[in-house]
Amino acid sequence: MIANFIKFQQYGDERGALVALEDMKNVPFPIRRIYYMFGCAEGVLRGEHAHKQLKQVLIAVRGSCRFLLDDGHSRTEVVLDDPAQGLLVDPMVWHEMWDFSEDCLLMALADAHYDEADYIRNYQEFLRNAAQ
Ligand code: T46
Repeated sequence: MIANFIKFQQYGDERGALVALEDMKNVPFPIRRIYYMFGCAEGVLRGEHAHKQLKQVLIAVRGSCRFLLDDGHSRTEVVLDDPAQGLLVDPMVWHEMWDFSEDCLLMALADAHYDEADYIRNYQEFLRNAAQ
């Protein structure tokens, strides 16, 4: 599957850089939740699920990690390492994150509040749903 990246405008001068995230502007949905991951040790695998409804944009604000996208038909692996770039993760995309750099700060913008019922955490169940 194709990875959909959003390139954010970066405002920079001799003082440093700034990126602004605005829902319905450069983030294509209403932002209802922001969460972030950090301190992910070497060898750790995160994610391993798909969402039924949730849309998200993932940004490596600092450091890097690898990201797998799987729509049930094909798989794509990308590296997240650019704080001025977001990866759009649509519903019904199985995703995994690994190979976190020690300094990785991975931020997610989501269009809904946390709801465990929205997760599909079993890959076989995901494939059955994706085939429908
Ligand atoms: C996703 C990937 C990219 C909450 O209580 N509220 C929240 O908003 C979130 C995101 C998580 N949690 C709790 C649930 C678990 O007890 O935090 C714990 C760790 O969550 P999880 O194991 O789902 O973390 P990841 O890194 O596997 O997945 C997370 C998001 O949960 C998920 O939606 O798409 O990052």
